[in-house]
Amino acid sequence: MSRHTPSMSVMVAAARKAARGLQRDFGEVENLQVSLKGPANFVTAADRKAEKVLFEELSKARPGYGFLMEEGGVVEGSDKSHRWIIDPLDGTTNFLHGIPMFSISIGLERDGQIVAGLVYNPISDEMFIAEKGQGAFLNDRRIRVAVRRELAQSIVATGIPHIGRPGHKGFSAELDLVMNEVAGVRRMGSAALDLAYVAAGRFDVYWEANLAPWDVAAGIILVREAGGYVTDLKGGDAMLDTGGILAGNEALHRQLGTVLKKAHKPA
Ligand code: 2AM
Ligand code: CA
Repeated sequence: MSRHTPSMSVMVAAARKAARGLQRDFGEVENLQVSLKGPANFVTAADRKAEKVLFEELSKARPGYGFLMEEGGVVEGSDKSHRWIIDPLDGTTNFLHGIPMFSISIGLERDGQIVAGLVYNPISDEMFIAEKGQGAFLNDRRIRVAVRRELAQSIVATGIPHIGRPGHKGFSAELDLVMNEVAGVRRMGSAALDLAYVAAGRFDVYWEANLAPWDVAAGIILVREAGGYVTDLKGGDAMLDTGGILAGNEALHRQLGTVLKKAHKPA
């Protein structure tokens, strides 16, 4: 069993409340597929509603904490040392297409350090949580990163740069090398869940570029508390600033890092 702090209880309660709206709205998405424009607007509304619930619940429980949110941006708090980093709906494209692979992600930062993270998939009802020094949990059961040490036996998760965004060429070069070294590549479409799956040992290792802080803040502490390594794509600690992320156990983190580096060397 996990013993959480009161702050984690607040996060769990807020996520469950926001999830109820997302569950309802996800059920509606299929009815809206007939109109091409319909679902996109509907999903944006679902996303905003979920964020509003999270904002209200967390503000009520912890007045003064600041916020960094995907939709609402920065909200300065009177308490300068605490900040929530929130993605109310990570995996928007999946949600829009009726694919039940999306999540609510909440990170808590204290004095610039992430001290708690929650990633919740409202459809599978899987709640991933971690607090600094307390380990990582999935629905109250302790989770750990995978023990596999050979890339050739590993499932590697990634994300493909989005349409209209830079990095397609570099990503192709990376994938070209990676797919020759591993047992399989997965692209699920929710960075927060990808990291949660690494923490749970489902994915052995994961890399992606150009992510936003709210995509990864909670997932980073999940992986670390599950015994894994997380760095940016250069091996540094600037995940939130660069948007690049490489996560897995120590051996696979190192090995995948080496493969990725090769992809960017001139031939
Ligand atoms: P989203 O579903 O909240 O948009 C998929 O590879 C991941 O990339 C998802 O976590 C997705 O989050 C995120 N993503 C999509 N567009 C993005 C953008 N413009 N900037 C940063 N992350 C993005
Ligand atoms: Ca996101």
